[in-house]
Amino acid sequence: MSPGRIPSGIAGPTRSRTYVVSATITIETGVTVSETLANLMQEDRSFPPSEAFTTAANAKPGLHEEAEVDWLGWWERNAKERVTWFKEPSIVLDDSNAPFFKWFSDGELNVSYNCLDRHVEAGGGDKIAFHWVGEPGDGRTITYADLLAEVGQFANGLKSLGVGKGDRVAIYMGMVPELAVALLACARIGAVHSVVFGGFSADSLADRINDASCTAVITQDGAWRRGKVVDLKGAADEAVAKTTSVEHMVVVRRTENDVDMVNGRDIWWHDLIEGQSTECAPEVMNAEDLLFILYTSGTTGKPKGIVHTQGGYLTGVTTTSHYVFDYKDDDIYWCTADIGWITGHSYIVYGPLANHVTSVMYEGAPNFPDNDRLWQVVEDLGVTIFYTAPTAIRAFMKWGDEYVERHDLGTLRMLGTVGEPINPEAWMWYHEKIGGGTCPIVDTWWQTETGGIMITPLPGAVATKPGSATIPFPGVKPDVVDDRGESVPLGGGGFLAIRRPWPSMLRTVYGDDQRYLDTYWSKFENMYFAGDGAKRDEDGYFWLLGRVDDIMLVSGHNISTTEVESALVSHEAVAEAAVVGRKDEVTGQAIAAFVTLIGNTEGTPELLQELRNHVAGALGPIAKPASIVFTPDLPKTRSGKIMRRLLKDISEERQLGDVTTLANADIVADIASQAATSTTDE
Ligand code: 6R9
Repeated sequence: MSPGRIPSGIAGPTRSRTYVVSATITIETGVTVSETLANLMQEDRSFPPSEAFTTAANAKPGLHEEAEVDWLGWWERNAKERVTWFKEPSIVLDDSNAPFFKWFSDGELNVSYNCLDRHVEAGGGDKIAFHWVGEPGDGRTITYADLLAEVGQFANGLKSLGVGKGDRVAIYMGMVPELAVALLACARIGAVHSVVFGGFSADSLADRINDASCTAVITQDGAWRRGKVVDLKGAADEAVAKTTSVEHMVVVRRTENDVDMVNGRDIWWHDLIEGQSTECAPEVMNAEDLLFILYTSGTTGKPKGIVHTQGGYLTGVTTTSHYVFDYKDDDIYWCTADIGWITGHSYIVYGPLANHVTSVMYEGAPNFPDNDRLWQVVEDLGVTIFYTAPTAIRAFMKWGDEYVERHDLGTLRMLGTVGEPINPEAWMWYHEKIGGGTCPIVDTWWQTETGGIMITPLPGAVATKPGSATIPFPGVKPDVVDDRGESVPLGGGGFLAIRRPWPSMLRTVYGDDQRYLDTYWSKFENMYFAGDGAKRDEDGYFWLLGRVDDIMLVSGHNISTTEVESALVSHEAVAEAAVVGRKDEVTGQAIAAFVTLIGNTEGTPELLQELRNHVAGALGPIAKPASIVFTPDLPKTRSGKIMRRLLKDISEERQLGDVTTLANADIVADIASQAATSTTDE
């Protein structure tokens, strides 16, 4: 092992420490312990912004302080400056029926007008909105004027089918330009879109169509994925057969595979828009009318239809986009998420377009035709801002540096991550290999429910630390609290909660106000419960520690999965790691680790012991994994988050839970067979 790979901050037991942060409390497990969440890891590296970046940055010094002085005034000012209203709101926040908060509730606007018309009217129609890159190698360049015309035409097409204000439309597509057009066309006519990720099954689609009684479905013949056609239309047909509300299905032709068109119900996209005017007057919407529903897949139970509305959502995503991504007129921005997730809604469609930015939209897999596809695109299009997920970064690390080194990534000036905690060593790899050691990295914490970014560095204004999402976005007030909802002092860990409403917050769970109250507002009084564990360091920086359901309880200490995983990833041989607490008679729970190695490294018994000792050295003996299983992959949700629940089932030799939401179901059986033979308890 090369010593250079071990972060100085976690080099040995002398630097690890455990804070006992609150009086004796009882957590969910029913076991009495004397802390909310242990803080074992310390990271000392810090990266202040360069002077050049700071001078040109959108975020000027003092922004956070200014927002703190008058947080409602801050949001009001952003709403008025960044959003074009048909009728300006006179009310900022209506909290008379909290936690059913309303924002800008007497304002009127149209979100698609804000994303398109106002830029074209101001003379910006020729600017490129999307460089669309098809997986097979085709592509399209779409200007703001083009997009406005296509949205107008399709909006008129939807209207001709009788779709109007308030109707729910399910969208089940791949990453083609028509997907963005479909969202914006719904927004234009006031229809509520419900995007269902194109990788979900027919049953998932049927559940979501039924939950919101969607009257129309927009889909494709097929989608390209790793050179193969995914039969979206077939799945949509199967889904709609299990529903009663759908009257129309619009089908984009993309892969030209054979599909069955149902007479009277189905229509090709190109036939629908034929002869339609490109002009469609934007519907005047109240700020609190529904804009969209997006289901959180959730690891258990029925998916929740997260409801977002118009004025607050747009204010939130346009403001965060401007400051976090630091857009400049000549930027080429690329968020690699799928529009089927909130990240794509907020930071491919609404936030960037409202800011008149040029974006890249890529249709396919990151490893098609080879592992360097993304870097090829960065080089070809001169991408300047790149926003991706830790799971992707860990895959790049696993594939090896040579794919990155094939390309000139010199145009990049800023990087971002979202979706999971990023292990400090993955952050360092991203910083050095992709960012050339100079690009600021924004590690952005937020959720489908928050609509927009909540905890994040502002590039140019905030020094970053590998693995920390740093500090709250101006005006946002998160806290780390104990089980009683009391703030945990700096240096300690606990539950992440949010103490103030914010404009882009969810308004409810579709059709289920009680579930909204139970899930988010009943754990703590007057605080939003995010479901994540977190700690703050002495500088007040936030470190996200994973979902609280995953926290392990070892010999009376609550240990976060993230810290042990990060300690494993800090070993030079490790690309990715997942840990879970499995039942243990002596310690309550014992730490079971699952590790993916870099490149062709072999998982030997010696390496296994070395990794256990490495973790003990970094975090202290309490965090030493009892067992380690080497695996070529880890079970992930379709949005790339590690599914620890299944690993726990394997570790405790239980019947496996539901695997239908997995992106890579095969790996679970592989891991289970290995786990049976590889216990390393001393
Ligand atoms: C945007 C998105 C939300 C959950 C969230 C948390 C995890 C997201 C993170 C992060 C640590 C970050 N998460 N960003 N954890 N650091 N920067 O991912 O929304 O799919 O609803 O997931 O993702 O656990 O609670 P969503």
